[in-house]
Amino acid sequence: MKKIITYGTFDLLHYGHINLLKRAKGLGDYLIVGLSTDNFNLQKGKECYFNYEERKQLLESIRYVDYVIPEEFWEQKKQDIEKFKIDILVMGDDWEGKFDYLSKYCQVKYLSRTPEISTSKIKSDLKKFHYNVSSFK
Ligand code: C2G
Repeated sequence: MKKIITYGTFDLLHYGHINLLKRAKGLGDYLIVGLSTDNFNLQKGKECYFNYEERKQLLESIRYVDYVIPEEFWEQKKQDIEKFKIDILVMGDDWEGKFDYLSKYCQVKYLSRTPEISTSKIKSDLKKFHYNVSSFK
């Protein structure tokens, strides 16, 4: 059984996340997602719309995702790879090169991001929309 792991915040889940998870799963048989906890997101400087439990519930409903674990700190990847006997660590290519140090424990693959969508774009587009609507009142 080929085991894959990936990590992320996955806030305001969108099709860019799904594209990544689908391709990651396509590389093996079992996909684990290390989901950033609310605390870890603060360390990453990210303010989430959905909390950890809500983001976890969304991820667990995705057909490509087999198991969700909390991501609490940057350095846990090595122990996760050993604990779950991971074959491939997969990340979007905005992380290109950042996790190459883990290639002594498992294969590391960076997949292309879906360029036109992001959680921050959703937030800023909604802000603009709200502003335009409220300025018509
Ligand atoms: N992603 C993507 N296309 C997008 C947006 C995101 O392929 N349009 C990918 C990212 O490259 C990442 C995953 O989806 O691999 C999750 O993205 P984020 O939730 O933004 O995760 P991030 O903040 O990058 O956290 O330790 C690693 C970090 O936890 C990664």
